[in-house]
Amino acid sequence: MPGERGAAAAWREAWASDGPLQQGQDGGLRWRGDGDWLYGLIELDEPTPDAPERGACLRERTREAYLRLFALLGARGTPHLWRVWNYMAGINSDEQGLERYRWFNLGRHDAYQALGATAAAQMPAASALGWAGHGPLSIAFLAGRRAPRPIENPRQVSAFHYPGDYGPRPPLFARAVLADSGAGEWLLVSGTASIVGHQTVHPGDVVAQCEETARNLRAVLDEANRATRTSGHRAEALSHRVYVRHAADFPVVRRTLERCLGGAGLTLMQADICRQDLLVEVESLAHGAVLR
Ligand code: 3EB
Repeated sequence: MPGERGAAAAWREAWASDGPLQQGQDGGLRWRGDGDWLYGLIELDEPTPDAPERGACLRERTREAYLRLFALLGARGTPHLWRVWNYMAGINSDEQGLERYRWFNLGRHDAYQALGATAAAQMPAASALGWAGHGPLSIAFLAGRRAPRPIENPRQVSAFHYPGDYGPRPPLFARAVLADSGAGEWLLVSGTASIVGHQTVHPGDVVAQCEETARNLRAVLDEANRATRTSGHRAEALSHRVYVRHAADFPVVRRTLERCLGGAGLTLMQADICRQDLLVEVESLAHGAVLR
């Protein structure tokens, strides 16, 4: 995804571990882990844009991806999904009368249904974004030996309880999770946007969407800090990845979020957001020492 310095400026994500690592790869799925936690990526090709039944196919690929990643996590002894990044082409495009994001939600729901009640009771933090042009369905994930503790946002209806207005099956994710890393505690906040209750607020107003998003982030942070085993995750210590629908909005989004979030680490990139009327989405994380 292109960032503020353009598509050519490479951008990387790295997760570090002290322990000896194991790794593997199998048909579009690659992973590394140290026994306490595991980071992986599954990429599945989609049919060409003119192929028929492309929506139904995205649903099936999504189901397959989630079932394969859960099978891997079970086999590796890190069965608990903490955080997922769902990326796909044309997330807002219509296929067979349904938006592709909604086909994706059907497939994710199918997988959870197949896995049964235990999986369904435990939502990971997540983001779901679209990239311009072609590209595979790409799902990155972080999982651990220990169950994460889910956090919801009192200002928002939980995504898994969204009404049918947003698709035939709801998105399955928690607003954030707290996860025990062994060396400390992660706060992993899901993609957070200008949604109050279940409705998008401030359509067309990117500044107001940034401000509302910051209020939601602080509300999630407050909830997380009631449950944390650290001395508290501080807003200023969070790192944020910011998805911006229109690259022309990079300067105004940076200015507004620096004002609202205290000039913390912001990485901006262009992406399509999973509701047509959302212009910006922010995901955040922090790590803290656990109190003894
Ligand atoms: C929202 O709050 C905005 O489908 O996994 C944010 C984070 C959003 C994750 C997902 C969707 C997802 O509903 C969209």
